[in-house]
Amino acid sequence: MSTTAQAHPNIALVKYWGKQDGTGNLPATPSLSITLDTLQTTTTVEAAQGSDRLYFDDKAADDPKILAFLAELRRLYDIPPLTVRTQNNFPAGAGLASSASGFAALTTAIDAECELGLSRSTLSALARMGSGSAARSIFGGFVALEGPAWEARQVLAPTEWPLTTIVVITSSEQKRIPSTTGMTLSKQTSPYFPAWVTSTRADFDLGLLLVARRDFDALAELAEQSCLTMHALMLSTRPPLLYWNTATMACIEAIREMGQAGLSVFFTIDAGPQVKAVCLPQAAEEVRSTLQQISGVEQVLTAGLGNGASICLS
Ligand code: 2P0
Repeated sequence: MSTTAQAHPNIALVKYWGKQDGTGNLPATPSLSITLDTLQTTTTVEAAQGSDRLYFDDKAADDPKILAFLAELRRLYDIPPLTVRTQNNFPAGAGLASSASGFAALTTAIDAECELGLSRSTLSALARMGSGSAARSIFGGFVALEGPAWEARQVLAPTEWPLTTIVVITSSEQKRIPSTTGMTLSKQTSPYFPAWVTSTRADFDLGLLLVARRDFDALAELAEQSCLTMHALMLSTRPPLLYWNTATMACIEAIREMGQAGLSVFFTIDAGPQVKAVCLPQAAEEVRSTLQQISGVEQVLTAGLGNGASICLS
């Protein structure tokens, strides 16, 4: 007996960066995201003899974050030792939210394999203990994550406002500073951290309103602002967190030029050098062809809005 689940990464339009003190991996800021469709993580779990075994792309792996997550789940539920096999169809650990889709798929697979019968809200809260952004990948479409429960919820289904995301990969190397470490450093050392928390709460409320109104232009301004404010926080961290490369900057400039020329597109960037251009579907082809010609761009992927994590029926 084994169970396979799949989940998609999500991209935050209003960003999460920083945690509350204490246990449970509670974010310091609310966040608002879109779940992507074509990028995906597929995870299979089955009961093992003795101890947990992890395989990434069929290679044995030792991932302390996953092992700690399994230990945390076992404090709450009766879960046997597991063999976990995970595959991504996109580069992992490079700022493309592989931990979001990874923990969402893993939590969903364990729920089914161990017959826990958990609600989506509970799955989201559990996935959050693995990775904050994973709480959002349990759901599809537009997704909000806020306190006090810190369980994500769907704001709009994928079909209610279909947007296209062009994912521009400018380096597939693993990032040097993982998000969790970076968030801790930002909170400990950036003089801007308190202002970031305050401004993000306001951005989140405005984001919910703009999504409900399907106001693309205002959402574009807000999402770019949230992204740049987060990167300003990262830059003001000691040691500084500079995730961009030359191609990242060139893509930002190209997207701003397309926006000024009247195309409905905006950029967002996470803890890595990749650029995500979010656009109305009718602008997608022009955005894609412009970005793939930029020097330093390695690969360009296109995604629509995707569904939440689900079990794969064999
Ligand atoms: C986000 N990021 O809102 C932000 C924007 C990256 C930049 O959430 O420590 O892997 O596991 O909770 O979720 C990436 O951080 O961090 C992230 P942990 P996570 O999407």
